[in-house]
Amino acid sequence: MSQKRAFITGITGQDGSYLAELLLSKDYEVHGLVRRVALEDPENRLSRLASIRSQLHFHSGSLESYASIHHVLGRIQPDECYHLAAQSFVTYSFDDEFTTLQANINGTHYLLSALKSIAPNCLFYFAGSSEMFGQADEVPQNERTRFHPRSTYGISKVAGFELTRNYREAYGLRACNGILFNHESPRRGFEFVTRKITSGVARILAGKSDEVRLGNLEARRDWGHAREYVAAMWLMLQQPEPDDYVIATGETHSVADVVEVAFDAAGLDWRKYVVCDRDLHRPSEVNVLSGDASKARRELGWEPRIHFRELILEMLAHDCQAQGVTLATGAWTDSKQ
Ligand code: G4F
Repeated sequence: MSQKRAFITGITGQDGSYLAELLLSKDYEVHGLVRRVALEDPENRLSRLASIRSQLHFHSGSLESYASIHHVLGRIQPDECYHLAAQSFVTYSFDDEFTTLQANINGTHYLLSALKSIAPNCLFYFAGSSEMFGQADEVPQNERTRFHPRSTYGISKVAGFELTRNYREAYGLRACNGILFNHESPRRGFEFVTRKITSGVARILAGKSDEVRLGNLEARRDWGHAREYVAAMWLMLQQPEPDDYVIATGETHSVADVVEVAFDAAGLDWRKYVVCDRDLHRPSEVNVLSGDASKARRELGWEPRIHFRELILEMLAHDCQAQGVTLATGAWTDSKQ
C-alpha cells in the first residue's frame, strides 16, 4: 500500500506538533500549512517541531484566503486533513470578536469547500471544543448535549462544527468533529491558565518573579494530556463511518486546584504569591466543564491514562528545568512514573 499523506493546519502548535509526531511514527507523509513568517523564523516559530522538522513538508499559505487553501490542497492531494488552526485563546476572543469569528469560521469553510472540489475522498477532522457547550444544562456533557457558547470563540467553534456536519450530510464528505475538552502539556502556550501557573511557579523559584496574577480561581475544567488527545483525532478518522466524539477525562478540577498542586510541589505557600485580578475575569465565564467520553471509549477504544496531578507535575518539572531550578519535593520524579 502506498504511503498515506496527511495535511495538518496548526502544525506548529501544541496539538499539531504531537499529531505530526504520531503520524510520522505511523509512516505517514506529513504536510503542514504554515505562515510565511514561520518559515523565515524557524528557530522560534517552529520550535515545537525542532526534532522532526526535517521529516515534514511545509507549505506556506493562509487560511484567510480560499485561493491559497485551494492551491495548497491541490498540490498535496491529502488522504487525511486535520484542521487544528484557529484563534484558540478564549480571552482574546472578547477583545477581538471579529478576527476570531472570521478566522475560525472562514478558515474551516474554505478548507471544507476546497476539499469538496479537489479531494472529496479525503478524511477530514475538525477541532471542535468543549467551549461549544459553554453554560451547559447537563453535567457531564456528551455528544447530545445542547450547545450554549459563552464567547465568540465558542460561537466560532459551533459554526465550524455545523459546517463540518453539513458537508458530511449534504456532500458526503468523510468529515468528523472532535469535541475536545481542555488538553495541556509542556508544549502548551504560556497564555493558558495551566501553563501560566506552572511557568509562573518556575519563575518564582528562579527568583525572576514574585507573583502569579490570575482571574477566576473557581472555574472548573476537565484537563487531559494533549499527547493522548491527538491519538483520539487519528482514531476518529480510522472508523468506517465519519462521526462526532467527545474526548475528555471525566474528572474536573478548579483553577485553584492547579495552583495548589503546582505551588505545593514547589514547596511554596500559594497565598503569598497568587494575586487575584478582577480584570482577568471574563465577561461571560464558563463555570464548569466535564466530559463524558464513553462513546469514544466504546467505539474508538480510546482511554485517557494521564491524570490531572501527573499532568500538572510534568508541566511544572519541564518549566523548572527550563529555568534551571530543581524541585525540592520530587515533582520531577513523580512526572516520570
Ligand atoms: O486555560 P484557559 O485560557 O482555557 P479555556 O478558556 O478553557 O480554553 C481552552 O480549552 C478549550 C477546550 O475546552 C479550547 F477550545 C480553547 O481553545 C482553549 O485551549 O482558561 C481556563 C479557565 C477559564 O475559566 C479562565 O477564566 O481558567 C480561568 N482563568 C483564571 N485565571 C484563567 C486565568 N485563564 C487564563 N487564560 N488566564 C488567567 O489568568
